Amino acid sequence: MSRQNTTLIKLFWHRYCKVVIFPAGLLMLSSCSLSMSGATANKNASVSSANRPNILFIMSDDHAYQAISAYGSKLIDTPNIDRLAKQGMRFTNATVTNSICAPSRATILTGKHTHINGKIDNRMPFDDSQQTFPQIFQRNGYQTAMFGKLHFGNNPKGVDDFMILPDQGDYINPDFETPNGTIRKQGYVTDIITDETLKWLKAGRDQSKPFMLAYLHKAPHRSWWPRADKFAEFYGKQYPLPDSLFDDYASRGTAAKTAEMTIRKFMLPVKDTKVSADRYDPRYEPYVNQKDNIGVFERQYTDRATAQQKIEYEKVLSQIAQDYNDNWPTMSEKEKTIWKYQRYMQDYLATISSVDDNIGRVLDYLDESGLAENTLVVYTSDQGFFLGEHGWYDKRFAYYGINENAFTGALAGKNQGQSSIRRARSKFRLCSDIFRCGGYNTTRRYARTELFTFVNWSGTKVAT
Ligand SMILES: [Ca+2]
Repeated sequence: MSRQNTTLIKLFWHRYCKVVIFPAGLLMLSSCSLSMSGATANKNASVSSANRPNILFIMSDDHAYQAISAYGSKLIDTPNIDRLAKQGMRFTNATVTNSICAPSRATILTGKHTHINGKIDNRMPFDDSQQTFPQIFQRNGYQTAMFGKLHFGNNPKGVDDFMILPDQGDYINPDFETPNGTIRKQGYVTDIITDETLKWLKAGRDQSKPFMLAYLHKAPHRSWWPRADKFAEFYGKQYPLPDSLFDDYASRGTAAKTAEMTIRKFMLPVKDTKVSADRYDPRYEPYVNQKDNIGVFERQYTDRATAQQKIEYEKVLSQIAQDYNDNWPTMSEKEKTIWKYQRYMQDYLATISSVDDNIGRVLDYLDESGLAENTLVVYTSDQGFFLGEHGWYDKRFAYYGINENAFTGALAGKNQGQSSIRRARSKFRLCSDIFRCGGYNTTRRYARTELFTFVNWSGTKVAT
């Protein structure tokens, strides 16, 4: 290894593995009767059990545990995600090892830390010569599919079918990459991803085989475009202010003082709070990045929504713009922070409401079809998010109590009853956990796991 490479790895370790260690998210599991086969993942051994569980892996993007009622949220009810917590296991001390989207996803998919899998940021490509867990399931007789947001810049490997958003994707009338090329779907992204997931579950798979299905939501990633009816429903709601919303960082380090994560300054008026581009007066906030501020709004909304969709969105957009233009110039600094915080919460939570509704559709189908009897359902987020704590949005800091990655597992069918696990968890072990559900043991190549030692699987504790 060259000296330069050694230095780079040290730098990556410092920047990403020490500084950015404990962001938030969540995970839930649902049931299966598992027979451990003892097959070894990297020896391509097959699982002989005739009763291998189906696996439904649900992941959202930037869903903070503070916005899940199973975790005691004061902001929103998420009854369908809570169903998983009630049926199974809720992890309350789980963390990710890299608190940003694509690197966290690479870690979950490969079971390897960032400095090993090489995906250090959202820009550089993922080395897809590495093995990801869907490939192992596919090779061992599972039907595999992926729908939603991958965010790698690569098409997924190891899946029999897929429809994924390119890069970050769009909320309204999104484009998707498919095995047959790029297509555009009319509608709202969370509904579309769910429609495709249900279509595949009902008629798109080989029903003689168990399945491993990745159902991956874009929401609630910035810049938080709700479905039009949710936009109207949540606009005007007022949310409790976090105690540390007006943190002055006086006792904090340079990173906290200089972070470009403050709601007051870096939450952009058009892109984020949705003062329409054609109504926004840039003199009000001259220091923001106007190209990003207006350009993203136009790309995500103005250039994508149909005329009919704009009629629905306009009912709210017109009120936001009028409120901003009438009141912003005379607001105090604290009032401006509160105004942006409320706009942020209204849209962020509205997108989560759609995620919860749609997860309910899928869970209902698992129940109605009987699949729930032998399907492990996992719910997680790629990391957590600041919801105004310390005056921040975003996800790049390791503040205890905010950015731990709560994840919940419910065992559908043979319910274990609600339980909570407080033992510290690291999200990079999730890959190994899922292997174990499929009946595979893992080797040192993958991080070992304790997750399923907690699960009383068919009456037998699974050894690590
Ligand atoms: Ca993310």
